[in-house]
Amino acid sequence: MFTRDEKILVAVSGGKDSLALWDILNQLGYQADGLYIQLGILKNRYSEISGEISQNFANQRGLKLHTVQFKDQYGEDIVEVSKRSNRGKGRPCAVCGLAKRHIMNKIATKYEYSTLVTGHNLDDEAATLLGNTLDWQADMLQRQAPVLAAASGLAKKAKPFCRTYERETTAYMIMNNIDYIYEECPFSTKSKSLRYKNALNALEEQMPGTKLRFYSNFLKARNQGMFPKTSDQHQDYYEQKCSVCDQPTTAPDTCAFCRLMNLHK
Ligand code: Q46
Ligand code: ZN
Repeated sequence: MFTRDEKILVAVSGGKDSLALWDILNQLGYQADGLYIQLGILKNRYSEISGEISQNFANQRGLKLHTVQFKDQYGEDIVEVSKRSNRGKGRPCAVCGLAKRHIMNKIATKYEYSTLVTGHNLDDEAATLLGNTLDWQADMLQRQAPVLAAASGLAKKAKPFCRTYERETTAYMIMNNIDYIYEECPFSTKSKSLRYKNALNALEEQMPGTKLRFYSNFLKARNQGMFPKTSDQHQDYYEQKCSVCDQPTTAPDTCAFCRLMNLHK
C-alpha cells in the first residue's frame, strides 16, 4: 500500500477506526499526519466532540493534524448545504460524502502526501460490497479496491484495515485506553449501509467468517478479471479538470462539488 518513506495523510473522524489506524501507523514508524474536516453537525454535539477528540489525540502524540472548518471556508455547514440541495433526498450523507472526497483530495495533493488512507474496516467494505452486488454495480465493484493508484490530480488511496473486523479495532482502542467518539454520526442511523451491516452481522453470527470470506473471495475474483477492467488506476474515470478548482471531474466543465457550492472562477 505504501512504505515508510512516503508521506501519508490519515482521514480522521474521531471514531475508533481512523484513530486506531493513525495510532498504529505512528507506532510502526510511518510518517502519518491527520486530516479532520469540521462539518458542523450540531446534533448530539457530534462535530464538536469528534473534533476535540481528534485534536487531543494529535496533541498527546505530537502529531500534525490539518483541520478544515467547512463553514468558515464555504459559508454554510454541511446540513445547511444538504437542505438546499436535491442530492440525497433531504439527508446530508450524499452531500457530505461528496464534500469530504473533494476536501480530502484537495489537502492530500496540496501538501504532496503520497497516499490518503481511510479507516474503512472489513465490516464497512463487506457492507459496501453487498450493496454493490445487490445492485450489480459493475463499475463500483471494479473500483472497490484496497488501493487506488494515484492519477493526474488524484492522490493514491488506501484502506489498510479492509480485512480487519470492526470488533478488532474496537478491542485495540479499549486495550490501549485511547479515547474516541462512541456515538456514530446522527445521520448514519437510517443509512442503507447500516442495514447491510445488520444483515451481514446476522449471517456472521450463524456462520463466523462470512464477512471475511465474502470480501476476500471478491478480491480474488476481481484480481482474476471477473470485472471488466483490472487496472487499479482511477484516471480514466475522471477525464477532465474542473475549471474552478482544477480537480479531476467526469463533468465537462465544473465539478460536482463546485456546482453544489456555487463556486465560480
Ligand atoms: S459523517 Fe457525513 Fe457520514 Fe454523517 S452526514 Fe452521513 S456521510 S453519516 S460517514
Ligand atoms: Zn471544482
